Amino acid sequence: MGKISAYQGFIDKKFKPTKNDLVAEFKVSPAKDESFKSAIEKVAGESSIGTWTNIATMNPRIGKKLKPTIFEFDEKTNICKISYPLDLFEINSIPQLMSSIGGNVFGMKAVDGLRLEDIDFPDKMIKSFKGPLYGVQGVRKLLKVKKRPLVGTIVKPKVGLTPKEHAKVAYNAWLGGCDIVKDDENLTNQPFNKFNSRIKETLKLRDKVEKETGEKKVYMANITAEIDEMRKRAEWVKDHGGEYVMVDIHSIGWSGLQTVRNYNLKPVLHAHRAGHAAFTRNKNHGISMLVIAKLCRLIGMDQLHVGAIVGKMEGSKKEVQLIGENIEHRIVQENKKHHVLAEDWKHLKPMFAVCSGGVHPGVVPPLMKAMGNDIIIQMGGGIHGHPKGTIFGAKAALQAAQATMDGITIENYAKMHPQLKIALKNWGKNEVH
Ligand code: CAP
Ligand code: MG
Repeated sequence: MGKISAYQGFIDKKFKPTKNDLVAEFKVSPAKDESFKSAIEKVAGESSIGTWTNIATMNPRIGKKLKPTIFEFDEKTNICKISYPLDLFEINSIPQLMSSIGGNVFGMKAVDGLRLEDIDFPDKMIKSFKGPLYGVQGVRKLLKVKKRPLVGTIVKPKVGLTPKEHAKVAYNAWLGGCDIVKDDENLTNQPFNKFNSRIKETLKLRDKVEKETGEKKVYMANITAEIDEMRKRAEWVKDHGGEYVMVDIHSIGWSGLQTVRNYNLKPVLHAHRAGHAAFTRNKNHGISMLVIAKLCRLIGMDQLHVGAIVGKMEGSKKEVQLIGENIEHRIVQENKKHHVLAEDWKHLKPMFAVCSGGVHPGVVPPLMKAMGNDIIIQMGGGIHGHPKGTIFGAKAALQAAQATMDGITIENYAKMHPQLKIALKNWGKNEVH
């Protein structure tokens, strides 16, 4: 066991991680005049037990028990893999985990860029989390939709409607066939649309439209707020017959997510990722959306926005597909080219991938081709922007999904479905930017 001195002694290419180690893959771009080896040692040290200088208080026991090991690194690709002993972490605390391997390291002068690409969680850590309570099958059972993608809308405009206006837009979207209606990420409890009143009005019309259509409909109320207030809002939703709550995951943070998952109210949890691109889109610095998605599955969100490929938000087809696999499969194979580590999710249920952002009926076929049917397709402008309004927009959205399920081109399907025909005339089959 090498002596632990300032940020040194972490490299051992012969080391093999055990099943009790946590492995993190980083992309490390060293600062000018900093060697790659020195940069990765500093990342390993600063994310675990080290600091910039030798300290009199370090002792051999700490080094023996808690020292991480850089066991793979390649200066050509800037990639390194660090194996961390599980005792470095508080086993079921994502806040502590991210303060370690997702903490100080991003600000070190030794790196020009640092990206946390993926984490392979040890079995013991995975077993300490509940994971999704409902997951894909639970949500499908609740909505009584066995195979096709679920189709939802976001009430638009994002904000500004009164509770009654909001509820009416939701009613029309459900009447047109949407399974799901959600609040937008920045709608919570503003003066023009108070939370309690919005939930009461919208769930009242949800009950009405269920009776009229005979179909199950759900409303995802955005409870994003201070922790204690979120509980009160979740209780209000439950008291009025709601099954879902929605949270903006980066606004409430990892503690908030773990708190919400522990509600004994057992709401279905919809995870909105507003703000993620501040640190996921730069491929040389930050934290990958894959890591965010895996942490959400571990904590136990039931569904998560992962990107829509053909919509208005960035996110390559391969990246979104790999995230979809990682949150829906049990066993994930390593994919070195795309920085995906192998994972065995054990007992954790699959989390529903939500594809949203600039989506309209014309882009549904390529979206479903890329992502399969176990997705939730959400359209805001793509429904409420239909020339004939929300009901027609919802019908066109469902028609595009059904046509694709039936293997019929949407052009042909549109010949017998006027709502889809008008949508295609309006937006065509092109992506929005
Ligand atoms: C979509 C949306 C969603 C984005 C989030 C919006 O509306 O409601 O928040 O999809 O992006 O506010 O833009 P439109 P992502 O359908 O009108 O675009 O799903 O990538 O996290
Ligand atoms: Mg939105």
